[in-house]
Amino acid sequence: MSILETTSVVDTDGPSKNPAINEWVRDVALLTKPDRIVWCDGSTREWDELTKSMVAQGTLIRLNPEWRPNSFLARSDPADVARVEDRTFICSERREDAGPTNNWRSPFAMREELTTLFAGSMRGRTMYVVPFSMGPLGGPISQLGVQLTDSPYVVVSMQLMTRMGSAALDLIETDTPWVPALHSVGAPLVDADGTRHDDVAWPHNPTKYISHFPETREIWSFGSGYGGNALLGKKCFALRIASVMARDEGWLAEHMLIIKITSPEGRVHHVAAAFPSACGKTNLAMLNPSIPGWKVETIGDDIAWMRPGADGKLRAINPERGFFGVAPGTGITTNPTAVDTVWGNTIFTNVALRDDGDVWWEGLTPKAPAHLLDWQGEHWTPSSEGPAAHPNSRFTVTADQCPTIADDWDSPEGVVIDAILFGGRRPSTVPLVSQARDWAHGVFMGATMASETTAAAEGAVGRLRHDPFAMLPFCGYDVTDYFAHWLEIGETLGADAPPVFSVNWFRKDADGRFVWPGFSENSRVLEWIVRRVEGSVETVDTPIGQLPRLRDMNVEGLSLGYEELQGILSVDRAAWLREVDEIDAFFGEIGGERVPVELRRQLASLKANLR
Ligand code: GTP
Ligand code: SPV
Ligand code: MN
Repeated sequence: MSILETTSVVDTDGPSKNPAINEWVRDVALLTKPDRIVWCDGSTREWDELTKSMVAQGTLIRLNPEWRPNSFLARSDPADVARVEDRTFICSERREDAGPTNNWRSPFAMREELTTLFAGSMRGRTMYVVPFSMGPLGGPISQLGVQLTDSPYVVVSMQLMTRMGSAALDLIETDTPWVPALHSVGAPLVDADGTRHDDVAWPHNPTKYISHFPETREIWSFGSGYGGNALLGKKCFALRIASVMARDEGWLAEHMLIIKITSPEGRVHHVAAAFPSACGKTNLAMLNPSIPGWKVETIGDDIAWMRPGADGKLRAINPERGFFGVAPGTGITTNPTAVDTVWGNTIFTNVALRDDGDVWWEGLTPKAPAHLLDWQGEHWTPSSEGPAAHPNSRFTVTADQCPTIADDWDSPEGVVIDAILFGGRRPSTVPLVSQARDWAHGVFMGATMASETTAAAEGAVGRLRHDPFAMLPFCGYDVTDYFAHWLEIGETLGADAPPVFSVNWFRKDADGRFVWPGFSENSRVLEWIVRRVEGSVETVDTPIGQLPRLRDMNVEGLSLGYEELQGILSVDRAAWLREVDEIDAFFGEIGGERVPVELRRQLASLKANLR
């Protein structure tokens, strides 16, 4: 960590080899007026100093080192607990480039507005310069960025979630592309007239802006300290800005997990899968197969950057260094791998605190402790009204602590993707698994995904909405152009394009219970998918795609009746005709004629086949 006082920084050269970075840091400091500037090096010492000072300040609670060494609990402000989609903007020069699914503002108007908000916004605080790499340092698919932030919580989180520090800064030469990512919680400690305030545990501002400038590849985030709003390498860079880079350069930036599957015969396959927020990516990424002989290893749990390689095959990297995983529902029976991963060196946000100084959340253990402090620090017992942990409470931890991490998880060239999965929370209609007839049909499956909303974003939970490719909140440009881009990637890949599947773990029965047991039992679906990739099982052709023959599904030892299985592996024509109407309306909403003709043709033939 190298520290500069603001007054001196104006005439001091920064440590970057890239003069544009030094200049930008200086300009932002002149605008935001922090007391000090700290260039972060990513060292253990830096982590220790920052966590220690946040404990002293009240932002972090040190957990009992006996149970959870070097780990901390953060309690956010109740008004800052998730991504804010209605405050997220794509500021392309032309409104139509942002498309109908994004909030749009003119970049000129937005910069002006943000400049006013950022003026003096860091008064009394430290501005941290956080250089980072998305993807392995120096890797051919990796990208560099620099985040400026006045939140030390963000700094330590970025240390876990990205390759952060001096090594990343050293890679940015004068001509190296890098993404500037400016962040302030918008809570200065000193007023313009010099009045100083005490700090609070979780500073934020009721006015929030998560703004992206795709043409100049910049991010400006104001007012929130939470997750995807504030850890700007993640959704803002690795998805919204990167999707624009990917469109321009012929690759894909996706909301996908990546796993490595080894069959009992020892054959290795890699699978990428897109599910909307809080719909099962981390869980599938860490899957512990219930069927003998199968092994699943983790490569990534949230984001995949994929591009056709020199061999013509689709290759993927996980651009992240860690996991920002949903805590509730993560337990010893559902995801023991995640439970093992967070043994220490972990930041927990908005979970409950046990009396013994460890953490707890709904689903960690079958039985809740008799007494806890809930996510807001209030006394909680099992008879209390609300949950002890916030539904979007999370753990932040590096990937290398995951016991199932694959040895090639950080391979700079990435892994060859053998199958792509799309899934969502669908209580009805969508079967457990089906295969697309070809790439174009697979793109149609991705484009027409819908899922129930979750606590990962502010707003109502459980509302079914279209979420194409699980990218609705993350695509940095017009979603119909994004569909066209996916179709073009298929042209490039040709016969090497991986097969595409639709999956749904969330079918419910008449009593509202999940029909499919999910979690480790999802390995049975992976087995069928691998058998399809290997070409060793046949399918049943239906209007919506190719479904498994029931006899090919491994249900040995599963307490699921034949009829229940048949129910989630068949096509309900009436429901699908309603689905067709929904898709029709959705295509109309996102621009009708702008939807690629191939996808409109797919919809027409689906409709015809159902009748
Ligand atoms: P983001 O980090 O928000 O992108 O979410 P994610 O897609 O990684 O979701 P995650 O795996 O964290 O799962 C979210 C919730 O879904 C958790 O509460 C899980 O327990 C639950 N879940 C995951 N897999 C399954 C499953 O197979 N069946 C059921 N019923 N629930 C599941
Ligand atoms: C999601 O909402 O999809 C997440 C959490 O993975 S956040 O980083 O907040 O976007
Ligand atoms: Mn996500």
